[in-house]
Amino acid sequence: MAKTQYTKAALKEAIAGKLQRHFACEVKDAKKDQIYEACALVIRDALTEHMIETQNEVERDGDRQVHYLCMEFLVGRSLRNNAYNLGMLDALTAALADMGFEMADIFEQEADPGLGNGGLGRLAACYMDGMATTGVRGTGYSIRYEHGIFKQKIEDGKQVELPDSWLASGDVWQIPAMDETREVKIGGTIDTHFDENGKLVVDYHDYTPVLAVPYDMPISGYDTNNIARLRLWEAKSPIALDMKLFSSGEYLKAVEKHAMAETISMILYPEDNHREGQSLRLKQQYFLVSATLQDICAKHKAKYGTLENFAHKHVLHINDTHPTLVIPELMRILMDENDMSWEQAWNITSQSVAYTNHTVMPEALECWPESLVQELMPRVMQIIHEINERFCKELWNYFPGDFQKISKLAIVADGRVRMAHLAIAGSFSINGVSALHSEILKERVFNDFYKIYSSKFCNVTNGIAHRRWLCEANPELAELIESKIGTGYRTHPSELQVLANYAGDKELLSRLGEIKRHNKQRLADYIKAHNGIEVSMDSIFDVQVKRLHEYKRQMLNILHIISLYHKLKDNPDMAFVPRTYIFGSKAAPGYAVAKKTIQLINSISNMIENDPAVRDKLKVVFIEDYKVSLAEMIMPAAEVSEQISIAGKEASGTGNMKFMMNGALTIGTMDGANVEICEAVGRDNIFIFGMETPEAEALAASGNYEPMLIYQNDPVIHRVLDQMIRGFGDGVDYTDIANLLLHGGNGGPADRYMSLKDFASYAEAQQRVSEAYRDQEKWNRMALMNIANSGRFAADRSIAEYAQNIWRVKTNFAF
Ligand code: Z2T
Repeated sequence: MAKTQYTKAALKEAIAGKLQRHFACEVKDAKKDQIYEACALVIRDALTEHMIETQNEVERDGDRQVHYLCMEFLVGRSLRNNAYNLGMLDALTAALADMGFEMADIFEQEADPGLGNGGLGRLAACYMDGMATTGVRGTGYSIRYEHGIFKQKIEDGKQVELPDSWLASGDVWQIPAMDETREVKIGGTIDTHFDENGKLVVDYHDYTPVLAVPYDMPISGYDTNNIARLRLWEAKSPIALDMKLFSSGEYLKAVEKHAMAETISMILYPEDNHREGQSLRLKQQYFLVSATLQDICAKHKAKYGTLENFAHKHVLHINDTHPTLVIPELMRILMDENDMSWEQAWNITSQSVAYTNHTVMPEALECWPESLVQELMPRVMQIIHEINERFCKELWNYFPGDFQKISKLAIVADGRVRMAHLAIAGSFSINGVSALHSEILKERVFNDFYKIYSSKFCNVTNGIAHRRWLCEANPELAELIESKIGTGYRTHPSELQVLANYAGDKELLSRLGEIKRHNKQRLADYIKAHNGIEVSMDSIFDVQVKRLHEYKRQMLNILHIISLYHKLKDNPDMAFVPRTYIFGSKAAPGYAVAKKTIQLINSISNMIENDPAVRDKLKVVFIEDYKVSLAEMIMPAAEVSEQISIAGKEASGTGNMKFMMNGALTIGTMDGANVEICEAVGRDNIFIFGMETPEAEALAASGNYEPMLIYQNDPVIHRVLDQMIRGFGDGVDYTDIANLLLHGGNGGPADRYMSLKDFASYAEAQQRVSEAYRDQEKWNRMALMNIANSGRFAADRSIAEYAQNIWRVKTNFAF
């Protein structure tokens, strides 16, 4: 496909034209936000043109399509990304400069769409980029939440949540497709009977109709006209508030139904790695699933006149169990609306659905009360019961007479629907997101299922959009790389490997250091402006940015920082490589320990900042409202990447890959994708510490872990915890946190994620980090080796693996 070319002059003219038509203003009078919107509209024209072409091709060649269903897509800003992908970033920058605007200022005008919590949602966005670039016919489906993830404010050290309204400036990228509106039915009653031909007739009445209105975001790929479409459903009520009903007593009922319908797409649930038990969440899941399937089926039937060949033409990929209702919903459509038999419908369904699991945390495994599913989607619950019955019969063949095992593996049991079991029963593929995680799924979490369906299980290690996270976020580094190895790595990320040939090139190594310094300066300026803290450019920028969760062990980092504070207080003249510890993290609003941990970080930050004896060597900074656009500034500035979850709990991690690609060195446990990062760079280029998974799991299972003994025997830890109990001079009481570590609580054992156990090993690894940093040339060489070996963590590679091993569709990616 030919690429559309844009010159600076053409862009200037097009931008001026948009300004005139949309704002009735001239360039000389335009405000930044108007310029932003004019640029976005110009680029959107190119994208919509390409989107139509792509849709026409899909229609023409009838190749298998991938439908990626996910409750979250954390897409980030679009203007720079689209300009880069279309090959017009330089021309746009120049055009803007001519008009008197700084490119970065204009990009800052765009809202950062927060339609996701963290890793899962960002992964989905990276995969859209990968599909567009590698030529997969992919459509993402999600919900057009009016309010995405909350905006975080820090007040008195504490997190305060504010609503996020992103639509005002974000909706330039969304194109409504009103004519493809679908109707989803929620609640109500079903009556079933058999007609004279013995065919089941389902009479569904008294339900609440909800309209699903699609908005399409064209997702560009790099150097291609192939567009991946992200279809976001908005919930609208079809119920007109008819005043005539007032007298009939139906008015209140109508208002209620109207409000319920429109609430569905109001808010993203802000929980990462935690199940949400609210009925609204289940309605959202069904709304996404039902609207999406109706959409796919209607188009399929229009083309082929039948759904019999559905599985040949479509893959329904479910991102974690949140969209698992696609399985019974597709069964419903095939049987009730297309007259298929159970067997035929089941063959099609289970040949179409593929499932990715993203966590082993038990509190994240979804199981909905049967009564709720029954109430909100009665026909679907009937079908789930039938799936369960047939599934249990099948299990009986594998475990004859073992009632206990069968009830353990059943889909419906104890009044609950286990979504993961339903997903496994009704899909042709189940994958984890890193080599270690996929092994844990097979050997532990889903071991019984693995014994039965071993061929369904596989691994696809996560990957990131390397153009966004390297080329766009760190243009200076990209330029340096390209001066040595060319631009081939943009589409062949493994070519980054060639950089390893320059390990002895001192000039390149020092350039690497210079670029890091520039990026550090940018972040330092931001910190100065937002936190009022002056950070030293000579200190190591040590970063832990990710959702706040106990298993991710921000606490281990904090405990170590407190111990360093004590060390510096005792030995003011000791040799110490200055360190700036940077945190960024949102806590789920209902997660008290996580919120208290944020407060703790801020208490420590203040204590140190007020202590002249320490503050020039040690700093703690909490960056408010961590989000994609901030990550794009932070990753390039980081020197140390903290990936310190307890082994066996972080399914993959993707921040770890973004840091690596930007030349930060990892201090981490052998968890998730850290294992593969370690393998890629070699032990000499990473700082590994702590228990490995078998040890951590055995210790937890033994019940013999006693952090109190560590507290009693390790004077460093003793003093850290005593300080925690005493507080940090601001009157905030942290005995609750100390108690959690020493005595347990919230129904859990003491120090559930074993921070104290790994403390000594972590402190020793941090010592190695400081030592390594003293030799800047060596450090830069390690950074180079990280960049050189990061190509395998590109999303293009992950997508190519999905395409080859699971979806069975073609890509243009060369491994
Ligand atoms: C999430 O971000 C992740 C897993 C979830 O399991 C839910 C959410 Cl919201 C249901 C994360 C994992 O914690 C992380 O290890 C992984 O890298 C990421 O998904 C993408 O796979």
